[in-house]
Amino acid sequence: MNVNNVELVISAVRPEQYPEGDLPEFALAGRSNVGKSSFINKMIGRKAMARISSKPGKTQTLNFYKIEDQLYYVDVPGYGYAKVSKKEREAWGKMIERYITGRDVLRAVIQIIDLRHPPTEDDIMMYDFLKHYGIPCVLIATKADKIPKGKWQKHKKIIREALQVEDGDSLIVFSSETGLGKDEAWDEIKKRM
Ligand SMILES: Nc1nc2c(ncn2[C@@H]2O[C@H](COP(=O)(O)OP(=O)(O)OP(=O)(O)O)[C@@H](O)[C@H]2O)c(=O)[nH]1
Ligand SMILES: [Mg+2]
Repeated sequence: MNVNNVELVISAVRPEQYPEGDLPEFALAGRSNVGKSSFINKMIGRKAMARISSKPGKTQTLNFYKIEDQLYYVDVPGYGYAKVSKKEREAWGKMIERYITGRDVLRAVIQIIDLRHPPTEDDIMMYDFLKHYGIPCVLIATKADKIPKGKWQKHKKIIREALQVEDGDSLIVFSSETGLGKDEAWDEIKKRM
């Protein structure tokens, strides 16, 4: 998709704050610092629309980015970041769970995994959680630029097996550095709009 118009409509915490209307939504999920915000930026061709940071825990609210009046990307705080307090983590968990399980217009969750490493327990829990609620999932294995191309297939297989990826869910090798996988990811999203 050729993206010219992007607007951060709201940073929400509670359901009353979610945008009105019936545009399809695609929410990010993934470990803190894995590259969720970078994924959004690469997909929309902006350097820093979604805020990124080398420090984990940058995204703290549900950030609704409206794309071309056609869809929303919803940036979500990452999981598994040890340095936030237990209380804060629980509050985020509730906020995310409420959104994912209660949002009619949510078409799929885009779960971001680090291609370099086997999925963490939290990654597996998140995927199981999505499957439990019957939520379609687009899996993105990112940071592919950090390992040689010859290793991609092997790492992909490790991820597929660890998560026990369902047949309908795709797993796309991606890089926010190089743009690898961008077209394929857009195709998956358009299919579900
Ligand atoms: N080499 C490389 N670096 C990446 C890639 N994607 C993200 N990064 C880097 O990883 C770090 C974290 O990226 P973010 O996009 O902020 O990660 P996030 O998942 O949104 O993090 P939180 O909001 O803290 O949960 C930044 O330093 C990015 O530049 C990628 O595909 N390749
Ligand atoms: Mg982020």
